[in-house]
Amino acid sequence: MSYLVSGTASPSVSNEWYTFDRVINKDTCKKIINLAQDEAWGLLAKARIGQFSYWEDAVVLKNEKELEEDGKSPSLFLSHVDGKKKNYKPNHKERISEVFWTSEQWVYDLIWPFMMRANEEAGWRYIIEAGAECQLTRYREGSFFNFHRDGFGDHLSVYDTPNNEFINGRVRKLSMSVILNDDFEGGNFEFASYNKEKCIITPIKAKRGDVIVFPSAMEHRVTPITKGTRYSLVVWFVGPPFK
Ligand SMILES: O=C(O)CCC(=O)C(=O)O
Repeated sequence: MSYLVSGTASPSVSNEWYTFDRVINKDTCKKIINLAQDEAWGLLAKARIGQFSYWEDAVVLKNEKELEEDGKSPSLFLSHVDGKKKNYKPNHKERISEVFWTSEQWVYDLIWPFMMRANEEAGWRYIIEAGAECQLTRYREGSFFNFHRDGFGDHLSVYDTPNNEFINGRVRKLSMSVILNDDFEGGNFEFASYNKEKCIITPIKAKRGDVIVFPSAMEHRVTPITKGTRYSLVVWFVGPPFK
C-alpha cells in the first residue's frame, strides 16, 4: 500500500518551520484517525487483549510555578510515560482537546522521512535519535490549544523514563503536526515569532495531508474550533539536550 501522494507539492521552507503540502493521502489520514477508539471499545480491548487506550481528555502538564518548584524548566512534559497517565489534571484555560496515544510502526515509517528532510533542508540539523509516542488529537467544537512550546531542548527538560529507552534522557527537539482533515471551521494552526518587541502571528493554511515540522521551542497554537471536528497527529522527535 502506498501512503504518500506523489511528490508534486513542493515544501515551503523557512528556518522557523517547514511544511509539506498534501503529502499524506486521504485514505491514510482516515486510517490514522481510525486507530483511536472511544472509551467503551478501549475497555473492551483491555478485557480481551490487555490493551488499554482510548480517547481521553488532554492535559496541560504542570504549570510554570509547579515546574519551578520541581526545579524543572517550564516546557511541556509528557502526560504519559509508557502509556501510564500521571496525576495531572486538564487545564481548560490552556487546552481543550482529546488525545489518543499510539506507537504503530507504520506510522513512524510514514512520517520519519518528512522529519529527516525538514531537519536537513531547514538547516537545523539537530541530532534526532527517536520519536516519542504519537499523539492523535481530536478537537471538537469549542476545543483549542493556546500558545505553548513543546520543549526547550535543555538539560532540565530531559525525559526521566527508565521504562522507555527511546525517550529516556532525551529531549524534544522537533515537533510535527500532520493535519488529518480539513472539513471543520476555526482550528487554525498558528506560529508566534518575535521581532524586537513585536509578536508576529503566522497562520498556516493547513489542508488535509499537510505535514508541519518545527523546532519544539517554537510557540504555536490551535485556535478554537467553531464548527465540526479537527484531527491531527502530533509527534515529538527526541535527541540529546543541546550543548
Ligand atoms: O493539533 C495540532 O496541530 C497541534 C497540537 C499541539 O500543538 C500539541 O499537541 O502540542
